[in-house]
Amino acid sequence: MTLTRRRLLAGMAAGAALPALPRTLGAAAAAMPVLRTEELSARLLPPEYPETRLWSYAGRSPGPELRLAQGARLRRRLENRLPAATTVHWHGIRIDNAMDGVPGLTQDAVPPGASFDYDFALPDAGTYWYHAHEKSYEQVARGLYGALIVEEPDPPEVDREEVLVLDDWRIDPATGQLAANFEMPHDRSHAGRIGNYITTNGAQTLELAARRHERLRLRLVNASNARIFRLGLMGLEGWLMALDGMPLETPAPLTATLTLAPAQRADLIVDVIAEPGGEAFLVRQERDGGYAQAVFAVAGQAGAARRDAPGALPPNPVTALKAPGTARRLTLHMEGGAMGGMQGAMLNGRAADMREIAGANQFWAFNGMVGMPDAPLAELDRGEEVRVAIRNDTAFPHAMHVHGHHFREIGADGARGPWRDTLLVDRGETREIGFVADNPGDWLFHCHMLAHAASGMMTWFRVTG
Ligand SMILES: [Cu+2]
Repeated sequence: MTLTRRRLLAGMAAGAALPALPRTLGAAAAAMPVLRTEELSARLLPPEYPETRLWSYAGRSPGPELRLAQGARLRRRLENRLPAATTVHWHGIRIDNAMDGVPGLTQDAVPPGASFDYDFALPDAGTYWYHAHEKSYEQVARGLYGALIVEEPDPPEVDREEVLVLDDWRIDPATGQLAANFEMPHDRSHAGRIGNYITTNGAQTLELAARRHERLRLRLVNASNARIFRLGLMGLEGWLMALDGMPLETPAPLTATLTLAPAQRADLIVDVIAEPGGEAFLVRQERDGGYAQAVFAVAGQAGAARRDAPGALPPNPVTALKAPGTARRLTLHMEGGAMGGMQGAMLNGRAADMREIAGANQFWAFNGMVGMPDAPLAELDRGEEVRVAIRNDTAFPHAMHVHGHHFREIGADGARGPWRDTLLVDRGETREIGFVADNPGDWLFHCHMLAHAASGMMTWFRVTG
């Protein structure tokens, strides 16, 4: 495996100096802690390039790490100082529906200069994240996201932890600014907005210090619009502890590559096995080899010997699936996109052919409907169990995200996979998920390749009672 510490953008030239950014200062102090959206000029690229204009929470991208105890309430007043309306979605939180941050479904988008109070309980420990949900294909691409960490009352023994937020930016090499083509038909109809500049916590190669035999908890978040990360370890030995916030019943030794689709998270526990003076890596696998996503400079020893393998994290209080056979069965048929062969679908309430659909900059359909339907995919009674067979009849993988609930994949043999909130469904696959609809409200169910969600791959379900 080759390993390149840094890879610079091909063809980048130094751009002109940046104009000063307009900035509106905050209003009087409010009772609620404030989470302010604002423009930001960030040192994202190497020093020979100008700063890059982003959108941010609290003047940082990733936004401030929000860290609370399991069972606590998260309270934040979103103050919108951006030139566009926005909302916050608290991804993976089994949340009160009114706080889910989906414009047009659970709240109105918050206009520039206005505010919205988010106040909700955190039922589950784990690694979550928050991000804009209005025009998310643009706002997340501009940097509007951050990590949300919910701590276990009795956390595992580690020397320290690192939250690693991965992103994939599309930079215009001529200016060092974000490429402004957020609604490009080619992205929408293909793999989404794939970038050309990959970062961890805003750094092209995040550099951290470590000691031999040190035990770290790594919390990985894929905040990118569309990139599927394939990750591995060098000089580290690790276990996969949790996916999408939810602990695995048994920690899984990380021997193979870990796939992290957009919006997915993974908790790892890793032991540093590289020698003092050496380096250890979180490696990003690409077709042409491995790249350093994060590098640990190893100095000194944390202990004389390796430790025992970690035990499982305590489970979260997710409602267990019942016996098979009682569940309501649904199908989600995914069609469209380039090379997908879709002939037509319902668009804005009437049948349309593919040319007309593409003319509206739409490309995908769920169950023959382009975009958010008026009627829900299903109305479920609270406490009802549901199984959804997700059939990917397109030429691209899709990261399907259920709001308000975690689900388990049900294998062909009935085996139940780990609890997740986002499932990567590859081209040609049919994958079944199951969950108990125990959270009342209207919940979005969509592809987290954000350009796909904006061009047809969005539906919703209602839980009543
Ligand atoms: Cu998709």
